[in-house]
Amino acid sequence: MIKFIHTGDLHLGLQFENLFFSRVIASRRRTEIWTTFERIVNKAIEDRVDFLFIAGDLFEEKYFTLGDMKRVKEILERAKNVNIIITAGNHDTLNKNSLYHMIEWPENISIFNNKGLNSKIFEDKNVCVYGYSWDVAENNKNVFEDFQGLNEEKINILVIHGDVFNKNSKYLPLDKNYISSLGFNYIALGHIHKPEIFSNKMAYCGSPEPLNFGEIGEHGIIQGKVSKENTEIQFLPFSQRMFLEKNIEINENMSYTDILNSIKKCDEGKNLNENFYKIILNGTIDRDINLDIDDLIRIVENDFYYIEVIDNTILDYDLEKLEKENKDNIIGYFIKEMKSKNLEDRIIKDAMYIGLEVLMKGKVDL
Ligand SMILES: [Mn+2]
Repeated sequence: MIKFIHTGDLHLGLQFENLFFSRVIASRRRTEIWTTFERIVNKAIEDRVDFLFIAGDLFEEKYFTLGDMKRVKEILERAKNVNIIITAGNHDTLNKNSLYHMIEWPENISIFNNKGLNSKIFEDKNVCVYGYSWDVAENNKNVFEDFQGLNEEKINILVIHGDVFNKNSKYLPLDKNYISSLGFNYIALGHIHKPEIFSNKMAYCGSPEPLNFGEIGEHGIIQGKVSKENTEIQFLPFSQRMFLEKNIEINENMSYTDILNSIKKCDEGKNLNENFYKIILNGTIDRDINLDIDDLIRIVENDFYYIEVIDNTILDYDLEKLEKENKDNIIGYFIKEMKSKNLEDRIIKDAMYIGLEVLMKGKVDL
């Protein structure tokens, strides 16, 4: 029985330039990815695992420097009793100029080459690891073309960066049923940032530190035990912060203070100080509240580590007045029609407000 940790998609060095992050938040996030990388390696040492699998996208080649690469080596070489397996992905490609080539790697670190699927035997562990490193940013190679079958005496493990969800993917499409039929004792996948356990024998570890609001919820690493007969894996939440999305229902009876309070109460106080929040305001809002999102963020931002607000609310119109003013046009007819239905019903009421919003905007444009 051997023990392992499976990680990948760290994206060390990422600049976060497409996000709304301030420079402080962005550079702090970059540091957090480094410290989590160290925490993962430390856990591998403490847990005395036999293998640490890094399934691609360890770093962002666009921003990475030789100094950064030396820092990676320095961190990894502390785990001298752990076999560290690296397969490059689409963000840390193993091309001829790769920083991976500029380092003299210690013996415990194996970086798989880009010549199709290659393997390495670890006799003392009775393990054969298969892997493949990318050398270009887009890739739809069939890496199994010359696959000779497994090493039957050994525990067989595949470490690869690719896409099992889309057979037309530009990011190494992998046929999930095909690769699981090959008989590997474990398949350590990278590329998809949301952790996903398909079975005890195949999983995406996900990004250990989530990188944006496309990666909401818990993120971490996979730890496992594998023998020829049996594989057990477990997802372990490991990130320092989470990206969270909170939908808040607003209604026309809420005051400005009520709205502020509902935002501040969207989660427990200690969580607000730790995570990245995207607050989405839905429902109908009192027409007299002139909601200015920047203003609102300034008022609540001290309660949050990071907050973005999306305003999807619609105005609560004065129906009597609007109907009277528009009695000869489509707005008036629409209100009359909707009033003949049951406006106590929330769905009908929402439908009316949404319809009105569209009609009123049309009127302004005319
Ligand atoms: Mn990635």
